[in-house]
Amino acid sequence: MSTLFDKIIAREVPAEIVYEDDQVLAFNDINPQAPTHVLIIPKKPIATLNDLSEEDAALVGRLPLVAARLAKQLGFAEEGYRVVMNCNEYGGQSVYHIHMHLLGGRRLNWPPG
Ligand code: IU
Repeated sequence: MSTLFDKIIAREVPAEIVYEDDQVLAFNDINPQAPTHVLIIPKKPIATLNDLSEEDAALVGRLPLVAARLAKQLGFAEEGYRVVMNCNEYGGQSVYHIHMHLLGGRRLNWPPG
């Protein structure tokens, strides 16, 4: 089933894209929860973490690599930041195409709600 993120990948819906390669796209979240809030997604449409298979391991491993690269570029790698992947209803997932949130630019609270 097509999601909003498929439409962003296809450039059918606009987004502020901050990183792209052949397998991964990253763009600013429309409702930022920190001074920097980027969503990092595989272009392959995988609905939830529960749907990952072994063959996706290298692809999904690229997501934190992109997060760290962006954190360095944006200047908050040393002070720190957070990456989050929500899964299904109780995890707070609202878009069913896996994505890593990159949150940075302020001190983040723990535990999350
Ligand atoms: P979640 O982990 O599935 O809840 O994250 C989905 C994110 O997608 C959430 O932070 C939304 O603000 C974000 N988002 C967006 O960036 N652009 C949109 O048009 C919509 C949601 I709808």
